[in-house]
Amino acid sequence: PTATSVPGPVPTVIPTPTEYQTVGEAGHRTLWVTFGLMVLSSGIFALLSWNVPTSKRLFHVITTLITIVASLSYFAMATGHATTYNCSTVWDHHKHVPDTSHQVCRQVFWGRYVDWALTTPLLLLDLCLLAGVDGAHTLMAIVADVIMVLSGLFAALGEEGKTAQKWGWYTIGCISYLFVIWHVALHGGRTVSAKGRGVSRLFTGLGLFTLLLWTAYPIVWGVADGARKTSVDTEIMIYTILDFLAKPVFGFWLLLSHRAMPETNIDLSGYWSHGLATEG
Ligand code: RET
Repeated sequence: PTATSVPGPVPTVIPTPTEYQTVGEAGHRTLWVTFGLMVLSSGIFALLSWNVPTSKRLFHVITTLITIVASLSYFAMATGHATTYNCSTVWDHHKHVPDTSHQVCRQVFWGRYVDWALTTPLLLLDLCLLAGVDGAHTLMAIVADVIMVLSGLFAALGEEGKTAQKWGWYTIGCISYLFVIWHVALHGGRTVSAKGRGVSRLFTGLGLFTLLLWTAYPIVWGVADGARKTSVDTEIMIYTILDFLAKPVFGFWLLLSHRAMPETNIDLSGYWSHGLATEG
């Protein structure tokens, strides 16, 4: 008897190809340059408080802290820290052969969200102190703001195929952002008029500047991190421009105006008891 081997199907393991969307040379350099700019701004802000008595340095302290935190965050990102990959499977549909899939792994710099979670509350604190918003309303705006940033972090790490994990968190973040705007614009607009025309105009200017810039973040997020329509380098460059305007430029505008306008001095009397008399 002769043994015949029947050729069967050859088992094959097709390795899933992986496409990495990662930081390149230009993005890497941009992170280092932004780190330098944030350090430089922190130094200048600290110097601006030189002749200011300690009791009147609150705006200086808050504003300097904002760029110091940004410096740390950019240092981490430039050295390749505070980052991870969000991978997902993408199906490629074919007409005559079975569909195949490949992996796409996009670099997510979660360090940004740590930065934003610390600095955006401080930026709001600057605006609220300028307008004379009381402690309770400031706290509510800050809590909504932290929820907004954390939602963005969860969305960024959400799985591609799971719409709720990604765009659900994004939606929660956007709703929180509306709360922030509502609190700061409504209460700030109400209280700032007591501080006179100069402060009102400054608050309106800084507030609108902030509103425009901040609104760009969720748009950029949606296109770059959400839909992955830009390269990681392009994303880094856009965020750098926004961060530079939202932190150093905002800071210079605030501190130089504060220096020129004594009416901007902070008065914390009644900060936590505002409204008690009328609310009973
Ligand atoms: C996310 C995604 C979720 C929805 C919203 C967002 C808003 C982010 C903002 C960030 C502001 C950052 C600033 C940094 C300073 O340098 C988290 C992108 C609404 C408003 C001002």
